[in-house]
Amino acid sequence: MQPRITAFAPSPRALFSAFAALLLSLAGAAAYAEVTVADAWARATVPQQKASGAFMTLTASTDTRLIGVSSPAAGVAEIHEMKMDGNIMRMNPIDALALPAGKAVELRPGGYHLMLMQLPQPLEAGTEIPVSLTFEDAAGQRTSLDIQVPVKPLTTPAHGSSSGHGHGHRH
Ligand SMILES: [Cu+2]
Repeated sequence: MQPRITAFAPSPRALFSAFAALLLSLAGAAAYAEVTVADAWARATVPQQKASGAFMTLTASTDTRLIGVSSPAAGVAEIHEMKMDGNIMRMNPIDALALPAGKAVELRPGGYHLMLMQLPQPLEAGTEIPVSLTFEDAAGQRTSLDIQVPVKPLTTPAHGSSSGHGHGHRH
């Protein structure tokens, strides 16, 4: 080995891909997109509040889309985007959120978020809620990922501006 010749050293990304490929072959599984979730949290609610948001950073190893979300803590869960409508910021459900390979996509207050609606009971700060995410890669292969999302207090900064359709976000 000639460690001083660095020009041909594989990039960390190539190494990671090789490692992932090795793991997959060891597992004997079909190749599937791997999605990393970081900094997940959901906003706590007060008793009469029936909706809240969940936020996180998603990074997919290959071009992938987030196509679904569900949680036993919510009767209905949707993927939402925030969009300017004239000069009012509104949120809308979207069918899918693109996760380009290697790019960290941030779901945050005022931006893309997971909308948790028809909450059977308040989300209490200090607890965790299970959330299931469904992804589809470029080949149409679907995978789901179950995560535990910590619930954080209402005082965490809210959506940047008014929401359009009264889901009960607090401003
Ligand atoms: Cu929303």
